[in-house]
Amino acid sequence: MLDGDGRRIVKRIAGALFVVAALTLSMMPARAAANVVVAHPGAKETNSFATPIVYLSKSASARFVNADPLGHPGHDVVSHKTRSNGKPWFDSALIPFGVTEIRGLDTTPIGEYTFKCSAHPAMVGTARVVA
Ligand SMILES: [Cu+2]
Repeated sequence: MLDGDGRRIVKRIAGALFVVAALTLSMMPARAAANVVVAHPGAKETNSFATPIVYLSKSASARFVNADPLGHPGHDVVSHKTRSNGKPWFDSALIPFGVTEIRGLDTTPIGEYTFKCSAHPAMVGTARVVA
């Protein structure tokens, strides 16, 4: 495990990443802020994503940014609605920190979907899947 200094450093890096992500998103027009779901530091405590409502395009790659290093065991993005095989329409890997792909959007029908973090099911958001 990390000692106190290590933890402070990780928290500071996470904070800086979050600020960069938030600034980047805030400077983009709303429609262009698509395709990124962000979990902010403290997401587990507040049961929220930094992007509570997000547009995800079927035709571009989408990413999940976990900027919350203390949300053990990590966070992910999983649609509540499932395919006929029981698997979510779209999801990401569960990651302790960093960036990963959101998979399955290319075969997800256009529409509105709620999503959660599988490790913290009260962490929810809404995705509008668009062309
Ligand atoms: Cu989580």
